Amino acid sequence: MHAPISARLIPVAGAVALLFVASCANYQSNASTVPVECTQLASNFIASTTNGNVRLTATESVPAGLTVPGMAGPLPMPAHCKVSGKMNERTGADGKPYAIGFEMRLPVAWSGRFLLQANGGADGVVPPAVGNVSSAATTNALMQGFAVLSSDAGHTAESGPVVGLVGGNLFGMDPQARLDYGYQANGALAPMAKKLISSHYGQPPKTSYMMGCSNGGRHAMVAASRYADQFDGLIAGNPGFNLPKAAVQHAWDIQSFSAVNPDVKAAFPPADMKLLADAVLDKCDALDGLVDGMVNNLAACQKAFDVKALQCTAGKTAQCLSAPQVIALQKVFAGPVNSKGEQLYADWPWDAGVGASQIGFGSWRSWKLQGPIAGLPIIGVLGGGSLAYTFTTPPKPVAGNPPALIKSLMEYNFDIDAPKIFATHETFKESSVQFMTPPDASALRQLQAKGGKLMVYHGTSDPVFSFNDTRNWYEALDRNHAGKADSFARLFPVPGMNHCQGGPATEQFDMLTAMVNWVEKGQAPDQVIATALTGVNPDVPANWVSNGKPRTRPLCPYPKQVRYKGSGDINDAASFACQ
Ligand SMILES: [Ca+2]
Repeated sequence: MHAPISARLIPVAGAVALLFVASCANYQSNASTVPVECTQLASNFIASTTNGNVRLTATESVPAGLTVPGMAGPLPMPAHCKVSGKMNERTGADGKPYAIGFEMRLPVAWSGRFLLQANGGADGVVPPAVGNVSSAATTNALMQGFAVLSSDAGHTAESGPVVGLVGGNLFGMDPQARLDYGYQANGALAPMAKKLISSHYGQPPKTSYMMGCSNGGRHAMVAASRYADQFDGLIAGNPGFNLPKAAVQHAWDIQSFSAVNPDVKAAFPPADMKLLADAVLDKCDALDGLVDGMVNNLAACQKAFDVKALQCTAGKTAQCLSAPQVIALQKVFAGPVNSKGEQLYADWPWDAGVGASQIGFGSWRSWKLQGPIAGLPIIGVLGGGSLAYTFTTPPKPVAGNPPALIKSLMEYNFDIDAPKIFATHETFKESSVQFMTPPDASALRQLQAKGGKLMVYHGTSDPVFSFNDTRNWYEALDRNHAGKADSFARLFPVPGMNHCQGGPATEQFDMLTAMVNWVEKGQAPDQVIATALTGVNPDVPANWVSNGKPRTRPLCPYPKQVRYKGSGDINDAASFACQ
């Protein structure tokens, strides 16, 4: 399928270039070149950059009208040039072939912006480079005219019956693949992508962004620390910036819940988790001034709620939790500790989203109690593969079948095994905490100095990465920046939201447009309007709708909280303010 892309490309790029010259005095210092049409890129693009060798493996002019999956249904793609390629092809220490695989989608109607789409999980695949805002149902970056890059972060996930459920983690046997996953792939990709943009459009990007959720949020926070020179704005959703420590929590969770019942989904049936969530709401919903099924004063809630009050005084009934259940919840929410009582990750907030019953890849129940994968009690068990291969130094192979993964987590020792996330080795010279965690995460002086911006959002009922850990990070950042971190970095808690989506929450919002307005117009995001996916997300109560329109709410930059103005529709964001 070959649309007349090149015929339309040159006038558009020319118009964009003229606009930039008119609006940005420094822009002419960036040498412009003759645009190279899509299908000629492979033979014209320079084969190496200062950051490594590049090979473009395919180019394709994609006409408008095709769709990609979005949060709540397919989204249309505009006409664009799709480029696939590999960087730094090599043979790993484990004898396997490695490369940083990537694709770029370069829209014909280019806005002059670049987005590095940071992906989730253990990476290892190249999802379509459309810039999915994980929490926006009706838009993506490609639709907004961004040139978007997506990558596998330096390794290919292996699949098949032999490698089983650890196929995505085997790259941890190769030290360079660990470093690429941690940070070096993005460090190589960003400048390469800018050169590719320059080659195609004849102009480099005017502004550059990065966005992702989960491990993708971690990528964005790592880049805010390591590669601030490459980006003007970064969006980190539910960031796993302490991912090795959060993986230790998986072992802690399954050991804690298994003490109630080895079948953890039976340890806490959905009705008991609803009982817990209802009890949280009973104590906390009104603390923010409005009974609306949302806990906006999370700090007050932690003081008001005591899970022990739910403990049965006699036998277990539908109205109370057994003593072992209460102990398990106390342990899980307090976070992992070693035998000296030293905290190994973070504690977790009590919040209304812990009762979300949806079985999917984002939900509290799926990560902690009942997963969607046959044979695995919870998705968190997959963290056993990450812990063993990628976060433990040296790596400690584990078989990729559910019983082996469960056994590895059940036998995980918090005195002996947990310190190995900090360990180095003659072959593996950086510990997983070093290569996964942003250096000096709470002192982002280079980002601040260049005028860069960081927006972080985090569901307060995230079962994978603790909101409290992110809140603690932001408070430290604010201290280190003299109480003025909000001049360049803002944290938006999303009440009730689970892991990047889901839960009884207003979970869809467009942080990317808010970020562009901050970077390019100087409009700091004092609030971001979020909308509930009423009728799509089963955890959203049916009454979160007025006149056929789903509930909307402002998300507020921490420590501000959303407050009801005292009158007006409680399902309309206009009735609320950030205070
Ligand atoms: Ca409330």
